[in-house]
Amino acid sequence: MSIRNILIHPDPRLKKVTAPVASIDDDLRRLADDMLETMYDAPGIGLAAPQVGVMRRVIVMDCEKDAEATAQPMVLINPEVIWTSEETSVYEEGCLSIPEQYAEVQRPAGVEVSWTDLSGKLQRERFDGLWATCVQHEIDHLDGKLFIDYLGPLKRQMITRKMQKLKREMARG
Ligand code: K1U
Ligand code: ZN
Repeated sequence: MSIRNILIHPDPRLKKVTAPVASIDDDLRRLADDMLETMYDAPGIGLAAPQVGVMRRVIVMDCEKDAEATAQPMVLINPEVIWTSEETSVYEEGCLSIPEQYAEVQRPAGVEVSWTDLSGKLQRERFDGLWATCVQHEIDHLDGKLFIDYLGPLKRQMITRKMQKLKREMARG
């Protein structure tokens, strides 16, 4: 397992729609392991493959907040939202590709998602609370959408400029 580099916005790869996974092989299993290790190391509660430069429909999540509780890592391949609640909730979201920037985003409070697991089995589950927010945020990444795309143009532009400055500073070392 290894920690992969997380792309920082703006990056054209974070704006692209990713391709479905066609087969579950050793490369995919390694990608899933690396994504989980990268997410826990960051630390974060989710990560999508394009954030590590892999343009495939894979996400990982673990929204168990209690540090004492057992970890609940999830790997979702080709996830699809198949139902959304009418009720919405607002959560102050962050993103590992937009470090230290947070904003309130309104989304459906509950969603039902189908996906293929690492053993190739089709799964279907309802998510609520932080899990629902996180799975929608991660599936958005697979469609080239960032949480700042839900904000007004001024706020989005302000965050983008901060990230451009951060990237210049990081490049200087
Ligand atoms: O996709 C990502 O960039 C990961 C992102 C997921 C997410 C956060 C908040 C709402 C929706 C989706 C993060 O994990 S940002 C870091 C974070 O939220 C966190 C970090 C440590 C402890 C708890 C949360
Ligand atoms: Zn994100």
